[in-house]
Amino acid sequence: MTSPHPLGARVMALIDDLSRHTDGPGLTRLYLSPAHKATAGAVLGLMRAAGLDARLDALGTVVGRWDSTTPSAKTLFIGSHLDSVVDAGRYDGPLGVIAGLVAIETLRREGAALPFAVELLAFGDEENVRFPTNLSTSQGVAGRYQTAWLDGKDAQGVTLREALVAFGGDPEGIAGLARKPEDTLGYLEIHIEQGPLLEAENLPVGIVSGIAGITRGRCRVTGEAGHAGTVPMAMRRDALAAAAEMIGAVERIGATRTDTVATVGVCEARPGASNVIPAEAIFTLDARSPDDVVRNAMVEGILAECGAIAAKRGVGFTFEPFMDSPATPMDAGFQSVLAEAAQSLQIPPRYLASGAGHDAIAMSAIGPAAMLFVRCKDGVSHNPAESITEADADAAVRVLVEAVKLLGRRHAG
Ligand code: HGY
Ligand code: MN
Ligand code: MN
Repeated sequence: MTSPHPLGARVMALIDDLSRHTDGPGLTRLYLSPAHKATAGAVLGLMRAAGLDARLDALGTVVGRWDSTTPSAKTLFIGSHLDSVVDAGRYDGPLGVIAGLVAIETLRREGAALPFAVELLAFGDEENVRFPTNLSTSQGVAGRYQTAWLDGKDAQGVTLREALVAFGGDPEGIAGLARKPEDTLGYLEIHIEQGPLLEAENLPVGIVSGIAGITRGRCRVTGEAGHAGTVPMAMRRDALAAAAEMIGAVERIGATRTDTVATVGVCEARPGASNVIPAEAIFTLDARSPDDVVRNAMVEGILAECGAIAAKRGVGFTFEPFMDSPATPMDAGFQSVLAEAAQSLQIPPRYLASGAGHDAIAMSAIGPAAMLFVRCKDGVSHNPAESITEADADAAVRVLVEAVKLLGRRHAG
């Protein structure tokens, strides 16, 4: 029996198939991992089967190009990411890649002749979970790759450079990835909302007005190891107990405003034995706001509080930032294209902000960028329970198809 939502059905089936590729636990697909390699290979095959000129670029991004018959045509980029967080949901990232693929398949099947080329991009390092990076693969396309990222190490001490070469990438080829603004028409990305608003308003899709700014870094607390049984409490310099007080401060300060969030997602104690007072505690800080002044003030407040706690407890405290991603408005013109496309399908355009970071931040450096959010169940994401419906996937693909046709009409001749 054919689905009433054939495009959505294809999107869901292809995403289900991709979710076989994981390094565990659950669905875990970190940048340059074996699961990333397998997923990139599968997407490469899908792009080629769709008739795109497809390849893996020097940073592991899967690139599929549909050239235009118009000489010196600009390029419209469509994309999202294949990498995931740990024990992730299956739609965060792959939805944008596969919905983009199905939209391109549909346009080509309909014989669309566009006055611009289209490139489908499947990025590999949007989550920045394995290495201390910031959207490194899309920054490579935007010509803003930071070579220091190559020396960053993962939890096993493997550098990004080593992992990239083992993956089949090419550190020497990174500079050549940069696309020029003058050759770029813009960038469109479909992504799950990762929030509850579209579901609350019973809308299948929404248009992203802007993306929050993000500070991310590593906090290190240094105390003194000691015997858990013999050192009196008042004589300890317990790094983990100090970190616990600091983590409480992160939560308290992050909660003081409705336009800020602050999270500690990772915390480890060293040497990590039950009868040893921790000598060192390392935890991550992720602090966000749609307003960079507010975000920076919050980070300053958090670090000052951590410093005061460290002084009170006689422990050391350092903060090593590795991400300072500015709040990024989406392009008004491209937002209006998505809005007009949605309206042509009788979907009222709903604008909403993104608290999550996306590759669109990087791509906005070379041209107008806009995103279409898709309703997700209970707003849950970064969680295996992440889920969307076939009907909403279908609506998203159809909005994207209409948006590309609209851009085609606007840029014809
Ligand atoms: O963390 C984020 O905002 C995104 O999921 N990378
Ligand atoms: Mn994402
Ligand atoms: Mn994510």
